[in-house]
Amino acid sequence: MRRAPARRPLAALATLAMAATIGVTAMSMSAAQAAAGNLSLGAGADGSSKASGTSYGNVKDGSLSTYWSPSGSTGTISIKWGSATTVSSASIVETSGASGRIGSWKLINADSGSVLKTGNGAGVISFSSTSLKKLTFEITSASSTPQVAEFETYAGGTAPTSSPTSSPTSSPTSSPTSSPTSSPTAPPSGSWPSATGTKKVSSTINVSGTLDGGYVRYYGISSGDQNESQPPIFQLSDGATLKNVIIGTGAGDGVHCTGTCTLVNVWWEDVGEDAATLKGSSSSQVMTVNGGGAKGASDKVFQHNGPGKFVIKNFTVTDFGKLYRSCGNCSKQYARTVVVDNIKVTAPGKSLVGINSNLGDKATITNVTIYNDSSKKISICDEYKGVTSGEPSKIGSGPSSACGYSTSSITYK
Ligand SMILES: [Ca+2]
Repeated sequence: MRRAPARRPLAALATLAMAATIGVTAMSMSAAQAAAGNLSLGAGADGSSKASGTSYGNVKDGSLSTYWSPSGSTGTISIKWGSATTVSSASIVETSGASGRIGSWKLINADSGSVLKTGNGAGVISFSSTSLKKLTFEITSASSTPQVAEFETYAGGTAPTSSPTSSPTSSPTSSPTSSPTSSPTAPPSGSWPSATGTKKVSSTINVSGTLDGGYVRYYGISSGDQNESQPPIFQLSDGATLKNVIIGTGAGDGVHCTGTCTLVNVWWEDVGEDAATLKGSSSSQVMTVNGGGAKGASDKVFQHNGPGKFVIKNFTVTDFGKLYRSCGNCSKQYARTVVVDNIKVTAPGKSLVGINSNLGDKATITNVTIYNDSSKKISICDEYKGVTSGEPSKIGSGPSSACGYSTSSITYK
Protein backbone atom coordinates (compact mmCIF):
# COMPACT_ATOMS: atom_id res chain seq x y z
CA MET A 1 0.00 0.00 0.00
CA ARG A 2 1.31 3.37 -0.85
CA ARG A 3 -0.87 5.45 1.43
CA ALA A 4 0.89 7.36 4.18
CA PRO A 5 0.58 5.23 7.29
CA ALA A 6 1.22 8.05 9.76
CA ARG A 7 -2.13 9.79 9.36
CA ARG A 8 -4.62 7.70 11.21
CA PRO A 9 -2.50 7.03 14.27
CA LEU A 10 -2.05 10.78 14.58
CA ALA A 11 -5.79 11.45 14.72
CA ALA A 12 -6.22 8.61 17.16
CA LEU A 13 -3.45 10.01 19.33
CA ALA A 14 -5.06 13.42 19.41
CA THR A 15 -8.34 11.87 20.49
CA LEU A 16 -6.59 9.86 23.17
CA ALA A 17 -4.69 12.87 24.46
CA MET A 18 -7.89 14.82 24.60
CA ALA A 19 -9.79 12.10 26.40
CA ALA A 20 -7.03 12.03 28.98
CA THR A 21 -7.12 15.79 29.48
CA ILE A 22 -10.88 16.05 29.71
CA GLY A 23 -11.06 13.12 32.08
CA VAL A 24 -13.76 13.42 34.68
CA THR A 25 -14.80 16.97 33.99
CA ALA A 26 -16.71 16.34 30.81
CA MET A 27 -18.42 13.05 31.41
CA SER A 28 -21.47 14.18 29.45
CA MET A 29 -19.55 14.42 26.19
CA SER A 30 -20.56 11.83 23.64
CA ALA A 31 -18.03 9.70 21.83
CA ALA A 32 -18.78 11.59 18.62
CA GLN A 33 -17.96 14.91 20.22
CA ALA A 34 -14.78 13.54 21.69
CA ALA A 35 -13.72 12.36 18.26
CA ALA A 36 -14.48 15.73 16.76
CA GLY A 37 -12.37 17.57 19.31
CA ASN A 38 -14.42 20.74 19.06
CA LEU A 39 -16.05 20.97 22.48
CA SER A 40 -18.53 23.57 21.25
CA LEU A 41 -20.42 20.94 19.25
CA GLY A 42 -23.15 19.81 21.63
CA ALA A 43 -22.58 22.68 24.07
CA GLY A 44 -24.94 25.62 24.60
CA ALA A 45 -24.51 29.17 23.40
CA ASP A 46 -25.74 32.64 24.30
CA GLY A 47 -24.67 36.22 23.90
CA SER A 48 -25.38 39.90 24.40
CA SER A 49 -27.56 40.48 21.35
CA LYS A 50 -28.12 39.03 17.92
CA ALA A 51 -28.75 40.62 14.57
CA SER A 52 -31.95 39.73 12.78
CA GLY A 53 -31.74 36.37 11.06
CA THR A 54 -28.77 35.17 13.10
CA SER A 55 -28.62 33.04 16.21
CA TYR A 56 -26.20 32.23 19.03
CA GLY A 57 -26.44 28.52 18.23
CA ASN A 58 -25.03 29.15 14.74
CA VAL A 59 -21.51 29.44 16.20
CA LYS A 60 -21.50 25.84 17.39
CA ASP A 61 -23.19 23.93 14.57
CA GLY A 62 -20.03 23.00 12.70
CA SER A 63 -21.15 24.89 9.59
CA LEU A 64 -19.17 27.78 8.15
CA SER A 65 -22.21 29.07 6.29
CA THR A 66 -24.31 29.83 9.41
CA TYR A 67 -23.27 32.62 11.75
CA TRP A 68 -24.05 34.96 14.61
CA SER A 69 -23.79 38.75 14.43
CA PRO A 70 -24.39 41.19 17.28
CA SER A 71 -27.03 43.86 16.69
CA GLY A 72 -24.36 46.50 16.17
CA SER A 73 -20.66 46.12 15.63
CA THR A 74 -19.71 44.86 19.10
CA GLY A 75 -21.08 42.31 21.53
CA THR A 76 -20.42 39.02 23.25
CA ILE A 77 -20.93 35.41 22.27
CA SER A 78 -20.55 32.56 24.74
CA ILE A 79 -20.21 28.80 24.73
CA LYS A 80 -21.54 27.11 27.85
CA TRP A 81 -21.55 23.60 29.25
CA GLY A 82 -23.74 21.85 31.82
CA SER A 83 -20.72 20.89 33.88
CA ALA A 84 -17.23 22.35 34.27
CA THR A 85 -15.19 21.65 31.14
CA THR A 86 -11.47 22.03 30.60
CA VAL A 87 -10.62 24.30 27.68
CA SER A 88 -7.23 25.55 26.54
CA SER A 89 -7.84 27.00 23.11
CA ALA A 90 -10.56 28.47 20.97
CA SER A 91 -10.92 29.25 17.30
CA ILE A 92 -13.01 32.18 16.12
CA VAL A 93 -13.93 31.67 12.47
CA GLU A 94 -15.55 34.50 10.53
CA THR A 95 -17.72 33.84 7.48
CA SER A 96 -15.82 34.19 4.22
CA GLY A 97 -17.94 37.21 3.30
CA ALA A 98 -17.09 39.10 6.50
CA SER A 99 -13.48 38.15 6.94
CA GLY A 100 -11.28 40.60 8.84
CA ARG A 101 -14.07 42.62 10.46
CA ILE A 102 -13.32 41.61 14.04
CA GLY A 103 -10.99 44.09 15.71
CA SER A 104 -10.00 43.88 19.35
CA TRP A 105 -11.49 41.27 21.64
CA LYS A 106 -11.36 39.76 25.10
CA LEU A 107 -11.78 36.11 25.96
CA ILE A 108 -13.41 35.83 29.36
CA ASN A 109 -13.95 33.05 31.89
CA ALA A 110 -17.60 33.91 32.47
CA ASP A 111 -17.69 31.87 35.70
CA SER A 112 -15.19 34.15 37.41
CA GLY A 113 -15.22 37.20 35.14
CA SER A 114 -11.46 36.98 34.65
CA VAL A 115 -9.97 37.85 31.27
CA LEU A 116 -8.12 34.84 29.83
CA LYS A 117 -6.69 36.61 26.81
CA THR A 118 -7.01 39.78 24.74
CA GLY A 119 -6.12 40.24 21.11
CA ASN A 120 -7.04 41.47 17.68
CA GLY A 121 -8.70 39.71 14.74
CA ALA A 122 -10.27 36.27 14.36
CA GLY A 123 -8.32 33.03 14.51
CA VAL A 124 -6.97 30.58 17.01
CA ILE A 125 -6.62 31.66 20.65
CA SER A 126 -4.53 29.64 23.07
CA PHE A 127 -4.67 30.26 26.82
CA SER A 128 -3.80 28.47 30.02
CA SER A 129 -5.94 25.41 30.46
CA THR A 130 -9.02 26.42 32.46
CA SER A 131 -11.97 24.50 33.82
CA LEU A 132 -15.16 26.49 33.36
CA LYS A 133 -18.83 26.26 32.48
CA LYS A 134 -19.03 29.31 30.25
CA LEU A 135 -16.51 30.93 27.93
CA THR A 136 -17.26 34.38 26.52
CA PHE A 137 -15.75 36.03 23.46
CA GLU A 138 -16.28 39.78 23.70
CA ILE A 139 -15.77 41.81 20.54
CA THR A 140 -14.79 45.32 21.66
CA SER A 141 -14.19 46.80 18.21
CA ALA A 142 -14.99 45.86 14.62
CA SER A 143 -14.74 47.52 11.23
CA SER A 144 -18.40 46.69 10.61
CA THR A 145 -20.90 44.13 11.85
CA PRO A 146 -18.86 40.97 12.45
CA GLN A 147 -20.12 37.54 11.41
CA VAL A 148 -18.89 34.70 13.60
CA ALA A 149 -19.43 31.42 11.76
CA GLU A 150 -17.91 29.22 14.44
CA PHE A 151 -16.67 29.61 18.01
CA GLU A 152 -14.75 26.36 18.42
CA THR A 153 -13.27 25.26 21.71
CA TYR A 154 -10.68 22.62 22.44
CA ALA A 155 -9.27 20.94 25.50
CA GLY A 156 -5.88 20.80 23.81
CA GLY A 157 -4.14 18.39 21.51
CA THR A 158 -6.33 19.00 18.48
CA ALA A 159 -6.15 22.77 18.42
CA PRO A 160 -3.23 24.22 16.51
CA THR A 161 -0.60 25.75 18.72
CA SER A 162 1.53 27.70 16.26
CA SER A 163 1.01 31.46 15.80
CA PRO A 164 -2.13 31.59 17.90
CA THR A 165 -2.96 35.28 17.75
CA SER A 166 -1.98 36.18 14.21
CA SER A 167 -5.48 35.36 12.89
CA PRO A 168 -4.80 32.91 10.08
CA THR A 169 -8.41 32.89 8.92
CA SER A 170 -8.69 36.54 8.00
CA SER A 171 -5.65 36.87 5.77
CA PRO A 172 -6.00 34.16 3.09
CA THR A 173 -9.50 35.24 2.08
CA SER A 174 -8.60 38.71 0.87
CA SER A 175 -6.04 37.99 -1.84
CA PRO A 176 -7.06 35.07 -4.07
CA THR A 177 -10.73 35.99 -4.60
CA SER A 178 -11.53 37.38 -8.05
CA SER A 179 -9.63 35.77 -10.91
CA PRO A 180 -8.11 32.36 -10.35
CA THR A 181 -5.84 32.88 -13.39
CA SER A 182 -3.80 35.65 -11.77
CA SER A 183 -3.62 33.55 -8.66
CA PRO A 184 -1.10 33.89 -5.84
CA THR A 185 -0.31 30.21 -6.11
CA ALA A 186 1.75 30.57 -9.31
CA PRO A 187 4.43 27.85 -9.35
CA PRO A 188 3.46 24.98 -7.10
CA SER A 189 6.07 25.00 -4.40
CA GLY A 190 4.92 21.69 -3.01
CA SER A 191 4.92 23.15 0.46
CA TRP A 192 1.88 21.95 2.33
CA PRO A 193 -0.06 24.37 4.51
CA SER A 194 -0.43 23.70 8.20
CA ALA A 195 -3.99 23.53 9.48
CA THR A 196 -5.44 26.42 11.47
CA GLY A 197 -7.97 24.09 13.07
CA THR A 198 -9.71 20.78 12.56
CA LYS A 199 -13.26 19.85 11.74
CA LYS A 200 -14.66 16.32 11.86
CA VAL A 201 -17.27 15.92 9.14
CA SER A 202 -20.16 13.56 9.77
CA SER A 203 -22.25 14.25 6.68
CA THR A 204 -21.58 15.83 3.28
CA ILE A 205 -21.20 19.62 3.32
CA ASN A 206 -23.15 21.18 0.47
CA VAL A 207 -21.53 24.28 -0.99
CA SER A 208 -23.19 26.90 -3.15
CA GLY A 209 -21.46 30.24 -3.63
CA THR A 210 -18.06 30.28 -1.95
CA LEU A 211 -16.79 28.34 1.03
CA ASP A 212 -13.46 29.61 2.34
CA GLY A 213 -12.18 27.07 4.85
CA GLY A 214 -9.40 29.32 6.21
CA TYR A 215 -7.07 26.28 6.02
CA VAL A 216 -9.08 24.29 8.53
CA ARG A 217 -8.55 20.53 8.17
CA TYR A 218 -11.82 18.73 7.33
CA TYR A 219 -11.65 15.00 7.96
CA GLY A 220 -13.29 11.81 8.99
CA ILE A 221 -16.41 11.30 6.88
CA SER A 222 -15.13 7.78 6.14
CA SER A 223 -12.66 5.35 7.65
CA GLY A 224 -10.04 6.27 5.04
CA ASP A 225 -10.01 3.08 3.03
CA GLN A 226 -10.69 2.51 -0.67
CA ASN A 227 -14.30 1.29 -0.53
CA GLU A 228 -16.44 2.33 -3.44
CA SER A 229 -19.52 4.54 -3.02
CA GLN A 230 -18.32 6.60 -0.08
CA PRO A 231 -19.98 9.99 0.43
CA PRO A 232 -18.01 13.11 -0.51
CA ILE A 233 -16.92 15.58 2.17
CA PHE A 234 -18.00 18.49 -0.02
CA GLN A 235 -20.62 18.65 -2.75
CA LEU A 236 -20.41 21.79 -4.89
CA SER A 237 -23.41 23.08 -6.80
CA ASP A 238 -23.10 24.64 -10.22
CA GLY A 239 -21.04 27.83 -9.91
CA ALA A 240 -19.63 27.07 -6.45
CA THR A 241 -16.09 27.75 -5.23
CA LEU A 242 -14.23 25.88 -2.51
CA LYS A 243 -11.00 27.39 -1.30
CA ASN A 244 -8.27 27.28 1.31
CA VAL A 245 -9.27 23.87 2.57
CA ILE A 246 -7.22 20.95 3.88
CA ILE A 247 -8.85 17.55 3.52
CA GLY A 248 -7.45 15.04 5.99
CA THR A 249 -7.72 11.30 6.44
CA GLY A 250 -11.17 9.81 6.04
CA ALA A 251 -11.82 11.97 2.99
CA GLY A 252 -14.51 9.64 1.64
CA ASP A 253 -15.04 10.45 -2.01
CA GLY A 254 -13.48 13.91 -1.55
CA VAL A 255 -15.18 16.68 -3.51
CA HIS A 256 -18.03 16.28 -5.99
CA CYS A 257 -18.99 18.98 -8.48
CA THR A 258 -22.43 18.90 -10.03
CA GLY A 259 -21.61 21.54 -12.64
CA THR A 260 -19.09 24.33 -13.16
CA CYS A 261 -16.97 24.66 -10.04
CA THR A 262 -13.66 26.09 -8.85
CA LEU A 263 -11.30 24.62 -6.27
CA VAL A 264 -8.59 27.01 -5.12
CA ASN A 265 -5.83 25.86 -2.78
CA VAL A 266 -7.49 22.62 -1.76
CA TRP A 267 -5.02 20.14 -0.24
CA TRP A 268 -5.74 16.42 0.12
CA GLU A 269 -3.41 14.95 2.73
CA ASP A 270 -4.60 11.39 2.19
CA VAL A 271 -6.84 10.88 -0.85
CA GLY A 272 -9.55 8.32 -0.22
CA GLU A 273 -11.57 6.88 -3.07
CA ASP A 274 -10.93 9.89 -5.37
CA ALA A 275 -9.87 13.44 -4.50
CA ALA A 276 -12.52 15.10 -6.66
CA THR A 277 -15.07 14.16 -9.32
CA LEU A 278 -16.77 16.24 -11.98
CA LYS A 279 -20.29 14.96 -12.49
CA GLY A 280 -22.99 17.16 -14.03
CA SER A 281 -24.63 17.04 -17.45
CA SER A 282 -23.78 20.23 -19.34
CA SER A 283 -21.18 20.14 -22.11
CA SER A 284 -20.28 23.76 -21.27
CA GLN A 285 -19.39 23.05 -17.63
CA VAL A 286 -15.81 23.61 -16.49
CA MET A 287 -14.17 22.33 -13.32
CA THR A 288 -11.05 24.29 -12.41
CA VAL A 289 -8.54 23.10 -9.83
CA ASN A 290 -6.07 25.91 -9.19
CA GLY A 291 -3.33 25.48 -6.62
CA GLY A 292 -3.31 22.88 -3.88
CA GLY A 293 -2.08 19.31 -3.91
CA ALA A 294 -2.84 15.67 -3.26
CA LYS A 295 -0.98 12.68 -1.92
CA GLY A 296 -1.65 9.08 -1.05
CA ALA A 297 -4.03 8.28 -3.93
CA SER A 298 -3.76 4.55 -4.54
CA ASP A 299 -5.87 5.05 -7.69
CA LYS A 300 -7.23 8.27 -9.18
CA VAL A 301 -6.90 11.83 -7.98
CA PHE A 302 -9.34 13.56 -10.37
CA GLN A 303 -12.21 11.70 -11.97
CA HIS A 304 -14.21 13.14 -14.87
CA ASN A 305 -17.59 11.45 -15.21
CA GLY A 306 -19.81 14.17 -16.69
CA PRO A 307 -19.21 16.08 -19.92
CA GLY A 308 -17.28 19.36 -20.27
CA LYS A 309 -13.79 20.49 -19.42
CA PHE A 310 -11.47 19.76 -16.49
CA VAL A 311 -8.63 22.20 -15.79
CA ILE A 312 -5.82 21.32 -13.36
CA LYS A 313 -3.16 23.97 -12.84
CA ASN A 314 -0.51 25.02 -10.32
CA PHE A 315 -1.00 21.71 -8.59
CA THR A 316 1.26 19.34 -6.67
CA VAL A 317 0.79 15.58 -6.68
CA THR A 318 2.77 12.95 -4.77
CA ASP A 319 2.31 9.21 -4.39
CA PHE A 320 -0.63 8.56 -6.71
CA GLY A 321 -2.13 6.23 -9.32
CA LYS A 322 -3.56 8.55 -11.97
CA LEU A 323 -3.75 12.32 -11.70
CA TYR A 324 -6.71 12.53 -14.10
CA ARG A 325 -8.96 9.98 -15.73
CA SER A 326 -11.83 10.51 -18.09
CA CYS A 327 -14.30 7.83 -17.01
CA GLY A 328 -13.44 4.64 -18.86
CA ASN A 329 -16.74 2.84 -18.45
CA CYS A 330 -19.48 5.25 -17.38
CA SER A 331 -22.89 4.17 -18.62
CA LYS A 332 -23.22 7.56 -20.32
CA GLN A 333 -20.06 8.68 -22.10
CA TYR A 334 -19.02 12.05 -23.56
CA ALA A 335 -16.14 13.65 -25.45
CA ARG A 336 -14.25 15.30 -22.59
CA THR A 337 -11.48 17.88 -22.48
CA VAL A 338 -8.67 18.13 -19.94
CA VAL A 339 -6.09 20.88 -19.54
CA VAL A 340 -3.09 20.26 -17.28
CA ASP A 341 -0.63 23.09 -16.70
CA ASN A 342 2.17 23.79 -14.24
CA ILE A 343 2.16 20.60 -12.22
CA LYS A 344 4.76 19.37 -9.78
CA VAL A 345 4.80 15.58 -9.74
CA THR A 346 6.74 13.43 -7.29
CA ALA A 347 7.10 9.67 -7.78
CA PRO A 348 5.77 7.13 -7.08
CA GLY A 349 2.93 7.50 -9.53
CA LYS A 350 1.47 5.64 -12.52
CA SER A 351 0.17 8.18 -15.01
CA LEU A 352 -0.82 11.81 -15.26
CA VAL A 353 -3.66 11.71 -17.75
CA GLY A 354 -5.89 8.96 -19.09
CA ILE A 355 -8.40 9.75 -21.86
CA ASN A 356 -10.77 7.88 -24.16
CA SER A 357 -9.51 8.90 -27.58
CA ASN A 358 -12.14 6.74 -29.30
CA LEU A 359 -14.82 8.97 -27.75
CA GLY A 360 -13.19 12.23 -28.86
CA ASP A 361 -11.39 13.17 -25.60
CA LYS A 362 -8.64 15.78 -25.89
CA ALA A 363 -5.81 16.53 -23.48
CA THR A 364 -3.48 19.51 -23.37
CA ILE A 365 -0.47 19.16 -21.05
CA THR A 366 2.16 21.84 -20.40
CA ASN A 367 4.80 22.70 -17.78
CA VAL A 368 5.16 19.44 -15.92
CA THR A 369 8.08 18.85 -13.58
CA ILE A 370 8.62 15.31 -12.35
CA TYR A 371 10.81 14.47 -9.35
CA ASN A 372 12.44 11.16 -8.40
CA ASP A 373 11.53 9.40 -11.64
CA SER A 374 14.85 9.21 -13.49
CA SER A 375 13.77 6.07 -15.37
CA LYS A 376 10.65 7.93 -16.59
CA LYS A 377 8.21 5.30 -15.40
CA ILE A 378 5.34 7.69 -14.89
CA SER A 379 3.27 7.79 -18.07
CA ILE A 380 2.32 11.30 -19.20
CA CYS A 381 -0.76 10.54 -21.28
CA ASP A 382 -2.50 7.24 -21.97
CA GLU A 383 -5.24 6.63 -24.53
CA TYR A 384 -7.99 4.15 -23.85
CA LYS A 385 -10.92 2.74 -25.73
CA GLY A 386 -13.71 3.99 -23.47
CA VAL A 387 -16.84 1.86 -23.10
CA THR A 388 -20.29 2.09 -21.50
CA SER A 389 -19.97 -1.28 -19.79
CA GLY A 390 -17.17 -3.68 -19.10
CA GLU A 391 -13.58 -2.56 -18.87
CA PRO A 392 -11.82 0.01 -21.08
CA SER A 393 -8.69 -1.14 -22.92
CA LYS A 394 -5.49 0.85 -23.25
CA ILE A 395 -4.72 1.64 -26.88
CA GLY A 396 -1.77 4.01 -26.76
CA SER A 397 0.57 6.22 -24.82
CA GLY A 398 2.60 9.34 -25.55
CA PRO A 399 2.08 12.51 -27.63
CA SER A 400 -0.64 12.30 -30.31
CA SER A 401 -3.51 14.33 -31.69
CA ALA A 402 -5.56 13.33 -28.64
CA CYS A 403 -2.72 13.50 -26.12
CA GLY A 404 -1.64 17.06 -26.83
CA TYR A 405 1.80 17.66 -25.40
CA SER A 406 5.42 17.82 -26.33
CA THR A 407 8.11 15.87 -24.51
CA SER A 408 9.98 19.17 -24.13
CA SER A 409 7.30 20.41 -21.74
CA ILE A 410 8.10 17.58 -19.33
CA THR A 411 11.09 18.26 -17.09
CA TYR A 412 12.73 15.56 -14.98
CA LYS A 413 14.55 16.48 -11.77
CA1 LIG B 1 -21.95 28.06 12.04
